[in-house]
Amino acid sequence: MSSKISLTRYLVEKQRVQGHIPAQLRLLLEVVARACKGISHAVNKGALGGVLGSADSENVQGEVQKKLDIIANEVLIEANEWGGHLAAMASEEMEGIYVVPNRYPKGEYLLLFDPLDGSSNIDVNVSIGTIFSVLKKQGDDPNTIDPVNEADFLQKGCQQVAAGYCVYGPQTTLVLTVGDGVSMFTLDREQGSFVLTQEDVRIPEDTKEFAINMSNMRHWDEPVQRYINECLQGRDGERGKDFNMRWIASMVADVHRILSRGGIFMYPWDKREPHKPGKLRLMYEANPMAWLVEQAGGAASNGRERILDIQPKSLHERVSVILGSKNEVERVTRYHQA
Ligand code: P6P
Repeated sequence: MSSKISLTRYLVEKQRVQGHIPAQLRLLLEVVARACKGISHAVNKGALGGVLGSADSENVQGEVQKKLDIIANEVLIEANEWGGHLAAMASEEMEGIYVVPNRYPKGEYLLLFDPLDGSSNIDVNVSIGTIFSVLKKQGDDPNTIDPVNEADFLQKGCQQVAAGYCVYGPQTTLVLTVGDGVSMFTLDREQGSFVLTQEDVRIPEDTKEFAINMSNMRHWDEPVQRYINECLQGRDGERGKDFNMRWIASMVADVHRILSRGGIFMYPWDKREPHKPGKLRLMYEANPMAWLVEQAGGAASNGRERILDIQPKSLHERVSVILGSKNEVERVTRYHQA
């Protein structure tokens, strides 16, 4: 008897045995995982699939879209719209929400995603990933599901009912939380299914590894400059220990490393675009990653408050992100309060 536990069995047991997730949410997560398998297949084709390069279009963020950005977005929309578990979807690649067409039944869940995060790395064969977040449409009369609109999505990250990502790297790995810890599933390409490879992921509270784009150093606020300078001074300075640095410029890959061995990831506010609170998006990048990190014993802050407590004002709003090993994130937050 194989000791391998598939994602399907894991989710069925969460639903049936533990009563932790309803059937509709289990179905939703299985569909998202299946879509990620399809995206992984397209990503792995690379140049052979004619999917590299730009699509000669821009997304709502004004960023040039890669062909795979659009493919991944379409895969997620088409996989999820007919199942009856969703009311609507929101994506980094779409300006407005995507309401499930009337030809399909509607459910009570809202799915948000960055279909292919780190897409600037696609053409140079560096790990990229899909990030997703699941909310529940609030305030519905059990007998009717009211029309869904953008305001239904503007819920704090602490309202999420599921969150995860799929990293397309040397392995394709799905990382998921439904609020009782973090589990990792590796794609078994021979079976075509995700297999449980790690349960109860824990982030060490301390670390010697920081992840930030150092080329922006002169633009950072003073607390971030202080923290990074102390890391650079190493054992000769305030911290009394040497630090290492990593920056993959693919949030999914950097966060996966932090979930796997600890560390602190920072994309803070900087002076280049002072009117923007940060580069990363709150709803479908920071919130899902923040919940995963907290569920694994880490912390996630915008420098001043817990990311999961931030009340969103718009679908694509940005946020400063400091997440990872708890004691390091708390140190940076203290520096912002000094
Ligand atoms: P920079 C990728 O475009 C992304 O949104 C994140 O995945 C990544 O952490 C960050 O931007 C990289 O930004 O400015 O270093 O290229």
